[in-house]
Order: sequence, then structure tokens, then C-alpha cells
Amino acid sequence: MNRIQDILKLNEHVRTVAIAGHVGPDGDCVGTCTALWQYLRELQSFDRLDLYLELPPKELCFLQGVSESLQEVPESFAAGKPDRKEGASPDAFDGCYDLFISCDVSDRERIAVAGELFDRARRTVVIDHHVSNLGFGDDNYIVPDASACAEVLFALFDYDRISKSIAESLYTGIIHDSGVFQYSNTTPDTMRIAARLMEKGIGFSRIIEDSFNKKTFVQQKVLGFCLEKAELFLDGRCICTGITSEEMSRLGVTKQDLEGIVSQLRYTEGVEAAVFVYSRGENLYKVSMRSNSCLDVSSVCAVFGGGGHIRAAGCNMDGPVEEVIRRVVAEIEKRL
Ligand SMILES: [Mn+2]
Repeated sequence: MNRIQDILKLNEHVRTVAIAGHVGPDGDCVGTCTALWQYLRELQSFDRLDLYLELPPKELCFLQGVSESLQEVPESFAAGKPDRKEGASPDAFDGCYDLFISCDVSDRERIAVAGELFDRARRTVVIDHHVSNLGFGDDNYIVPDASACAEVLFALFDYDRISKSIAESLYTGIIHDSGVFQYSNTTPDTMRIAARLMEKGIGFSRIIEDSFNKKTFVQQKVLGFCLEKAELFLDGRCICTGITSEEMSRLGVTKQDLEGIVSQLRYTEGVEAAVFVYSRGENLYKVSMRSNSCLDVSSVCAVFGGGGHIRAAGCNMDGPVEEVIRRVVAEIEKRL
């Protein structure tokens, strides 16, 4: 028996399985969910093996499993659904999975699409690498030292059962969460795992180029716009910028076009903390934070009800942008 089977406690009574990632799926989320889905599909047969994913950005749609994933819970699974329709099979599936697995999800509220199904599942398993994860499943397998959840899964998989397309999913997860092996979460193990995945014959440079580096014209424009608006605080140790919903619609950008802006801010000389604020709706803003060497941004975000990693975290706050930045900078100042 391999380790993933141990952790999932797979046996003949586990007939229905759901896998889900987090809201706003990134490379690690889509990589791990599709890797686990492919792995389990090859491992044994289930009555149902369903993958729930918010529609990922198009550069991640090449991963195998994305096109089979569900973007919403089927209506017939709805909780409290009155008696089954006449003529329906008496054992028609009711949405109560034997096993529900979340990958790369730091807390229950962040499960995308299928959160209600998590609550109704007979058993839940959480596989993750977020430091802030308190373990919200019946069984929790959390490795905070791993650069990506994909690293965690790799260690649980039987190497011989990792196909080329599973390797592509895992590799995508690692390069996205480690910034192609440059963030401080990258370890010798990260490199060793990447090497083992390369041995599966994956198109690693194409994956980096197409899923990580490539930007659309509008993404380049909005990056320039936000850099132009950026301001320094705390004697140049903190850089902040933001974009309102009016500016977003004027430039024709969606939230997926804003990926990578906060990382670019972080590269500013002399800066320890980078803060990027963007509109998520009426007076509601998403705050993304990065730090370079000493600040724990997950603790800053926790003050505002968010979380994440030491060097990368986020939270939601009420606007306006200037006020959000003022409050965040005040909190960062206490820690610098
Ligand atoms: Mn991750």
C-alpha cells in the first residue's frame, strides 16, 4: 500500500470521492487537484471521482483533468433536496461523498465550488502546505515546509505511478508556488522533486514559458499602470499600489489579469514589504502582500481576517483604496 492510500484510508467502502481546490485557483491549486484526480483514476475504480474547480486562468487549462472538472455542484446534489424525482433510481447519488479531499486549501471557507459538499461528506481529508492551516478536515496532512502542495503530493505518490501528465501537473504546481525556484520557500527537496518530474519527459521549459512567464498585452498594460501609481512608505521599506473597479473596467482587466503585480513590486530596491490592493466589488478590496526577508505578512493579514504564508499572504478589506493602504501600512510599521 502506498502512502496516499494510507492517508485517504482507501478501501472497498470508499466508492464516491470528490476533490476540490481553493477560490481563485492558481498553478499549485490546479496542479495538485488535477494530479490527484489523475492518480486516483488510475489507481482504482470508484462509482464517482469528481473534481471541483473554479474555472482556472486559461494558461492552466492545458493540464489534464481541467476539462473534466465541475465548475458547479450538480443541482440534484443540493442539500435538503426533497424526495427524489419520480422514476429516479432509488440509489441515485445524493451528493454525500464517502471521501472529500481538499488540496492547497488553507481553510474551510476557501474551498471553491463544493464547500457545502465538504460539510456533508462522510469523511474529509485536507492535504496542504499553508502555515496558517489549522487542520479543518477529519484527517489532515499538512507540510508547511513544502514550497508547494504539489511537493506534498509527490512525496505521497508512488513514483512509478506518476504518468507524464501527472508530472506536468505537479511540476506546474511547484514552479508557480516557488516562482520558478526563486522564492525563499524553495528547498533542495524542491529541486530534487523537480528533477524527478523532469525525468518523466515533461516539456518543462514550455510549461514555464506558457503558464508562468507569458502575459497578455492587457496584463502588461495593467502592470505598467499599477507600477506608475505605486508609492513608497516607511522610509522606502514598504511599497503599495492599488486599482479601483472603475480603473479596472476602463483598462478592461479582470482579477486574473492582476496576477504577478505584487511580485513585481517586491523587486523594488530597499523594499521589505509589497502591498497590492484591487477591487473585488462594491467597497470590497482584496489585499495581496509579499515580503522579502524578515516580515511575516501572514501575521499582518491575520489581523484583517486573512492568512497565507510568511512571505506571501492576503486578506479582504473594506475600501476605499487609500484607507486600506493606510491601515495595512500601520500594521506593517508595528512589525518592521
Ligand atoms: Mn500552494
